[in-house]
Amino acid sequence: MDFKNLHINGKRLQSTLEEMAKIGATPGGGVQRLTLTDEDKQARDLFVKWLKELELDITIDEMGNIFGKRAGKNNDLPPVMSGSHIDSQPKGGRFDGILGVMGPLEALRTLHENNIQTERPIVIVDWTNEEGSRFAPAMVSSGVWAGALERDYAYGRTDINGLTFLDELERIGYRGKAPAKKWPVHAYYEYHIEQGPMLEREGLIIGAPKGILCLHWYDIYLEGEANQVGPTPMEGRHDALCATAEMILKVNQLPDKMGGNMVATVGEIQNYPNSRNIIPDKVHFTVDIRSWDDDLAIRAWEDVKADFEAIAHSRGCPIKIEETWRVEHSPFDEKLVQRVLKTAENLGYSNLHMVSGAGHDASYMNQIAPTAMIFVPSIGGRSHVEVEATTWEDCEVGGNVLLHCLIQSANEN
Ligand code: HGY
Ligand code: MN
Ligand code: MN
Repeated sequence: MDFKNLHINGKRLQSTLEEMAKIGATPGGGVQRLTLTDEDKQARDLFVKWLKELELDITIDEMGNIFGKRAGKNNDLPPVMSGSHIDSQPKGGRFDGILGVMGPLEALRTLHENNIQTERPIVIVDWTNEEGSRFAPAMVSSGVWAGALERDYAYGRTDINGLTFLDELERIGYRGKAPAKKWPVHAYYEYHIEQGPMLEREGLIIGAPKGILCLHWYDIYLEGEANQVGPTPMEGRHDALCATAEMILKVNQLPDKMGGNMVATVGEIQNYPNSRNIIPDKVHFTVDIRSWDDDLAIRAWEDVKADFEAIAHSRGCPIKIEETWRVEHSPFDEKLVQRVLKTAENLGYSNLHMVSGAGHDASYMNQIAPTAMIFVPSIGGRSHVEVEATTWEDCEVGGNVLLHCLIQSANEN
């Protein structure tokens, strides 16, 4: 069958995204669907309802990952898989993650209504807790499924209120029975917004990243000495927040200092007791270091850790450091990446071979199957913000590229 003129229903994709954006909608036009919250549950329930309408074989595993399997002519063959995440950042955007779940849903709907049966089965997936904002680290459930992280480690992670991942997974009723254990996958595609400025800057539509940077996450805890701000002389203070301020600037200066292609960010901080007339005595903050060069990222960490220890010592603020999480850089299967570029070309879409600075579940899927991603432009290069946006036309274009990549991979032996 010639699939050349087959395309997805862009309006229907748009309406599923608009439907999902109502769940956890924020006043600024974004969404807040933190993992394992009621909003996450509501969106999951809607997703499962849509999977049932397509008569897919639905599996929910012990990490709450949701799989929908569309039978192929030969169900003994390893499936082609595509998915992303329904959870969002606090005050996040309406496209990050969810486009990569609604995209394959739209592709399966298109196959269904055209009675197209592929050789191999096709599996769509929603990965639990890709963002890692409420429960660090990120991509934890694809990590467990791929065998890179332990289930019970993930279960024990706690949010800022001390609730565990397991508590919340059970509370929303998505702790499935199926083991979160990988099975053979023929190819994995993840459809996602770029979350950066490259495609828009180059005036191109489809991005095919060669892979994803390494992500290294650290948690830093500082102890100071609380006191009344008025009578306590500046001399001899142990101000945990001042120590932190020095450390944050060291992180910000790190990429220049290391002279390599990397980024380093402090994104989260808690300061206690956080009262304007008490000298802070406890601070927790996070460090995120990313690079295509894992060794450079590790050298950078060793360097800034030494600075942290020197600052902590000079200010008399004992420091505790947790090397929370590392996922190495993920070079994708170049053949599959070229398929994305070629498919875009054949469909008449401009395209760009690039790299992903954002982490994705594809980082872990890349450890067990040939993996590639399909990017579409983020307006203004913005993401993880309420103003995150991508045009509906570009969403449709990316969905068409995904549809044709899925068909090609699902029909190859
Ligand atoms: O951190 C990331 O890049 C992803 O949003 N989890
Ligand atoms: Mn994402
Ligand atoms: Mn994200």
